[in-house]
Amino acid sequence: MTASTSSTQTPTTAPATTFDAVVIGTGFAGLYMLLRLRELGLTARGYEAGDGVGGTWYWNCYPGARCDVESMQYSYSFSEELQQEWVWSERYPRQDEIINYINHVADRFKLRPMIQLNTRVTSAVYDEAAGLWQVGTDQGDRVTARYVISAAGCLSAARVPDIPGLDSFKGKWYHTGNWPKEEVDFTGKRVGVIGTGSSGIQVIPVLANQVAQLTVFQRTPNFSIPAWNRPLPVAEQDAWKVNYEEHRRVAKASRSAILYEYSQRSALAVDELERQREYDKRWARGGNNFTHSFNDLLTNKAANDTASDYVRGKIRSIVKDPAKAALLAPTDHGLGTKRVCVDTNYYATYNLPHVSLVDLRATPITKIEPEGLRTTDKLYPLDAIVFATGYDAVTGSLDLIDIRGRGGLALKSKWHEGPRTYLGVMTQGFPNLFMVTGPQSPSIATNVIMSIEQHVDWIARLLGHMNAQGLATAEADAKAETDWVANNNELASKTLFPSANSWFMGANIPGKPRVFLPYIGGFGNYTNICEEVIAAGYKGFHLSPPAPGGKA
Ligand code: N01
Repeated sequence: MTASTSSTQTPTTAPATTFDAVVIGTGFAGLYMLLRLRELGLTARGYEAGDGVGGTWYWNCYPGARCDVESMQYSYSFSEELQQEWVWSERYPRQDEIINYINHVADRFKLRPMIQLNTRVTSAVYDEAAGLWQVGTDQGDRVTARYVISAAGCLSAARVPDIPGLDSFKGKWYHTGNWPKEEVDFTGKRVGVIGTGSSGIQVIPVLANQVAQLTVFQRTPNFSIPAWNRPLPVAEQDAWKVNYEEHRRVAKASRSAILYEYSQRSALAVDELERQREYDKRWARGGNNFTHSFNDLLTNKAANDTASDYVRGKIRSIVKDPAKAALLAPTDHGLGTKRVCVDTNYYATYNLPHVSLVDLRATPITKIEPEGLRTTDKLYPLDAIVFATGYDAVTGSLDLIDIRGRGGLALKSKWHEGPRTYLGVMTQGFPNLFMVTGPQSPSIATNVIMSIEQHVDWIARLLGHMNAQGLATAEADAKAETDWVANNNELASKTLFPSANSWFMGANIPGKPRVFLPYIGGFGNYTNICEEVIAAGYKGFHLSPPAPGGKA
């Protein structure tokens, strides 16, 4: 442990340059990591690009932003007191409520003195001779740390597509993942939204209530299930809280770390009537539970077709104009093979007279002009453009940092054919660099807060073990990593996920290798594997004492 700073000193009064650990980002992952590091007695600094904590939720303050995991589950489980005392207001939490919650956590656990806001980590270079990382920031900080822990997030590198002429646009443009903090008034405006993923599907119905004319530019339609969001009575929350620990235990043993009603039946093992009954029931309940109507929807195309057909039928029944309904019904991928969206009034929005839908498959965007957006057939005059065009997911936030490991190898170079990790938590050649919810871990295929906690706890246990044993360096073994990557790819190949052009596959970024990014073997299974690795003495990791003369 270094002694250069105490964890309770503020950055302004103590400009320390040496820490045991640097944490990149202070969203859900970074905050909990800082807490666990402090409990271990380690000095740590969390660098945060925003001027507040919250990570992805800090930046995604677009109108309609809301989580698609229910409030009682989308929260930390590490503190029974915390989960007992917090009161939510709705079935699904709004972005501002999540931000209030995360600020409460930062205050309650006195984490702010460990955090430096408005500071983006730009480089992390491993000094092999010293066995230490040299970390640089855009504010000119140059600090040294034994451990670097990325909590930079899976969906934090917002991507504006490279459309010629954006600079010439006379109106305003926004990205949902980098929304301004001040309120944007769209009243009376002609607004275009590009993108119909989860963000687009949330922002479109809310903007439709404000604008004079809304034009949605759709390249690929998505499946969306109604949220049926509603106020969450305190009595209902209290009833849940009586068994909070047990709810969490059951959720964490499941595939997605969320309490869904996981079916044990094949969609093909029941007759048409029974399938319809099941889908009707799940549609009426709303949310992602729908994807678990049968146990083979994500592994068997014929089974998946039954669910996809059901939702396509719903779209036709909601959207009055048959031509629009046909455009909104996905045909190039099965339900759930891209992240299913959860909406409030999405499809019905297209019945409003001032909302139009442009099919970019038929008429692609050619450029943006001062007056608006031009497709191959015409110019759409616009006052504002909203990009709901997604993220360079999972690896994008790491790619933004110049990370160099042994021999000066850049992480980007090592991963040029796709990310390679062991357990999604470390990558060989980069000693003491940890990733919370890194590639090839369950992360975004789960309730990400549960995945974050599991990773943070696992890393903290390893650091505690190293401290206790006088060890200086942890590094993933090359063979263990190769096996893990192969295992990850094999698991994905047994599902329908690789059949969709999704960000799960890196397919939304031109030139990005097509590799399935999350571990899809289930959260419960993954947790068991991580426990077995510990029980076997951190199998697949090399743990080394300090080298003579300090070299690790
Ligand atoms: O991003 P996306 P997102 N021209 O990548 C289109 C989480 N999330 O921000 O499919 C035209 O899913 C693109 O079209 P295509 C959630 O995990 C959660 O919406 O590439 N269109 C697509 O329609 C989610 O999955 C919540 O053909 C272009 C859209 O933009 C993840 O974040 C809320 C284009 C991007 O969809 C990402 O969702 C929000 C171009 N050049 C987000 N480039 C909740 O919890 C891209 N597109 C509810």
